[in-house]
Amino acid sequence: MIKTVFFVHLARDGEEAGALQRFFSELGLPGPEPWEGHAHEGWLFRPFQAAVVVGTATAFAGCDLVCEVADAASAYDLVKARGFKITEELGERDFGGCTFTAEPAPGRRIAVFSYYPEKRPQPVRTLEGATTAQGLRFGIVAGRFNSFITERLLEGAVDVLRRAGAQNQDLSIVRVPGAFEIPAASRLLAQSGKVDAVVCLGCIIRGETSHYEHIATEVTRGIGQSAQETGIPHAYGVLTCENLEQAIDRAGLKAGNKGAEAAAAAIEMANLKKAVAAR
Ligand code: INI
Repeated sequence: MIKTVFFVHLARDGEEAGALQRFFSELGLPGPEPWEGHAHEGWLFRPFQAAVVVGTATAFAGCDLVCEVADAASAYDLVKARGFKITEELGERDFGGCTFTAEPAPGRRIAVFSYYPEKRPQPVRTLEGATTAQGLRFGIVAGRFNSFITERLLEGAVDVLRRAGAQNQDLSIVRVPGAFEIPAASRLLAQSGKVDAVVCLGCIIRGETSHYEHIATEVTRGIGQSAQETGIPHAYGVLTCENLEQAIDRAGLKAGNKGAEAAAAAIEMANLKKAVAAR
């Protein structure tokens, strides 16, 4: 996977590199960080935003680089006042903005443009819940059945919540007989108005009969239903395993700790709920 794209503006000599460095600095490109490497030297600029454009765009033909600025007219005045060569005068273009081109160094043509505010393409906004638990209250429901496992899930969940900034007084731990009781207790907590999210922890291990299936199906359905009907996020940290070994692996050994994972999901969803409400 590509991590960073570097556009290397190879200068023919130090004078040209200096002219390009001054040009970008004048236009307010963040940097420059002096950069020295194996037989290389120069400056590194890190734009707040960068995009890779592939295609044909006649407006920018012959340009090495295209820079968007807040206001191309002011940038034009500034570049001209600093004595840089203008190769194409400022003018309106059909993409919904105006542009000019300059040649800070011979043959190094750079286009500078700005959109008219109403024409600027809006990036798609994405929303994610934050990972801090500070100021949030959590209910944790843990089944006592298979407590050898569920107590480990509980430890993992509490550890994640505490590390993320939750205070002890903001954690309500509720123990119930077994997984079957988790949905009812979760719903009580969710309806209390005193928690921002509920973490559900249990361990169901397959036995000789179909008991396992009935419990697992009902618990999963009940937790989902409680989340949807109360509007309070519920995280699902209920193990459904074929045997004890699988459960041990998921309670802090080979396959992580599902209680910790559920707590992290609860934090994110509680924050997401607040973020959506605040929008
Ligand atoms: N409860 C569990 O949490 N895990 C199990 O594996 C399990 N099994 O296998 O029976 C289990 N049963 C108890 C059940 O959840 C209820 O507590 C009980 O039926 C009382 O309502």
